[in-house]
Amino acid sequence: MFYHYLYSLSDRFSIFNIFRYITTRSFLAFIVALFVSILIGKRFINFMKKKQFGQVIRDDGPESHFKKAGTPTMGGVMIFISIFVALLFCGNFLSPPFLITLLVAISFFCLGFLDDYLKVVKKNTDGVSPRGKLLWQVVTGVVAGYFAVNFGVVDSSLYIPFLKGSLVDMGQFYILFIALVIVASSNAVNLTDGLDGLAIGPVITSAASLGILAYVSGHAEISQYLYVPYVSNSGELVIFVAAIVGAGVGFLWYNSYPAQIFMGDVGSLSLGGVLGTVAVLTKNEVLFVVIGGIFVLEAISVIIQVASYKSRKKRVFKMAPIHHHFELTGWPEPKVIVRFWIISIFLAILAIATLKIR
Ligand code: 57M
Repeated sequence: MFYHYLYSLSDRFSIFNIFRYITTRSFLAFIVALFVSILIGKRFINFMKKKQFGQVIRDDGPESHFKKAGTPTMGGVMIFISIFVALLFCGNFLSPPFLITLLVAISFFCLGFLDDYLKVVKKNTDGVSPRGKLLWQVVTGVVAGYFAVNFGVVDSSLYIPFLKGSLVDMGQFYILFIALVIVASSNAVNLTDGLDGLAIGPVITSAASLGILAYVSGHAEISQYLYVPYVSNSGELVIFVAAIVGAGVGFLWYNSYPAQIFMGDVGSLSLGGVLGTVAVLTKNEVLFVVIGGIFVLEAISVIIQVASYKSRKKRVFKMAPIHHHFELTGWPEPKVIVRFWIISIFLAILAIATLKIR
C-alpha cells in the first residue's frame, strides 16, 4: 500500500525513487518484519501466558516433551502480523503473483488459526477435522492455481532444472499440480514443526533461497543469461519472502530452544503454503524439493512409517516424523535441531548453485 503512495512522491522528492527497486523494498521488508516480530514477541507471549493459551502435549510422544506442556502456542499470529506490517509498507498490491501468494497466506492463516483456537482456547483436542483441513487446503490451492494459470501469471509448462526449455505443457492440469505443491508444502512444514525452532529454521533458509530465485526469474536479462524461465512480476515475491525471513528470525529469537512459544498450525500451515506458492509462481517447484529437503524428509518418514505399520504392523523408525526418531535414539533436542538446520543451509546453497550449472 504505502509503496504505491511513496513511489508516487518520487517525481517531487527524488529520494522516494529508491522504492522503485525490489532490492530496496526487500531489505526494508526484512528489517520491518524483524523489528516488529521482536518488538511484539514478548508482549504476545505474556498475553498467551496470561490467558493460559498453552500447548497440550500428547501423552504418546517422547517423554522429553512432557515438560513443554503449557508453552504458549499460536506464535504464527505474531509472525504474520510482522509480515503483513512489512508488506503494507513495501508490498506491491497490484502484482498478480504477490496477490495470489497473499490469498494463500490469508486462507491458510485462517485455517490454522481456527484449528489452534479450537484446540488451545476451546480445549477441543481434535481441532479442525483432518478431512476438513485437507478440503480447505485443496480448495485454496485450486483457486490459487486457477488464477495463476488463467490470468497469465505462469505458463502451464513444467520445467526441470538443467533441462533447457520445458519438459511438458500440462495445460489446465497444471492447476491441480500447483494445488498439490501448495498442500504438500503446507502439511510437510506442519509435520516438521515438532521441536524448538526445527520448522522456522528451514523456513528461513527456504524463503531466502526462493527470494534469490524469484529475483532471478523476475529479471529479463538475468533469467535469460542463466537459462531460467522468465516470470514477469515474480520479482515482487522477493519482498514477500524477505518479510518471511525477517519475521522468521524474530520468531526464532523466542522459539529457539528452550522455546518460549510455538508457532502453532496458524504458523506452520500458512508458512508452508506460502513457500509452496512462491515455488510454483517462480517455476521452481522441482528445485523446491531440494530447497525444502528437510520438509520432504519429514513427510516421507511419516509416509513410510504409516505404510509400514499399516501393512506389516512394524515401525521403520522408532517414531515418526524422523526428528522424533533421532530424539529416541539419544540425540539431545538441540543437536537434532541444529543438525537439521545445517542440512537446510547446505540444500539452500546447493539449489542456488544450480543456477550456474544449467
Ligand atoms: C504437527 N505437531 C507437534 C505446536 C506446533 C500422522 C502423524 C505423523 C501426525 C503427527 C502430528 O500430529 N503432527 C502435527 C506436529 C506438536 O507441535 C504443535 O503443533 C504445531 C505445529 N502444527 O507449533 O503447537 C508438538 O511438537 C512439539 N514442539 C516443540 N517445539 C516447537 O517449536 O517441542 C512443537 C513446536 C508440541 C511439542 O511437543 O506439542 C507434534 O509432534 O504433535 N504426529 C506426530 O508427529 C506424532 N507421531 C506419531 O504419532 N508417530 C506414529 C505414527 C506416524 C504411526 C509412529 O511413529 O508410530 C508425534 N507427535 C506427538 N506425539 N505430539 C509423536 C506422538
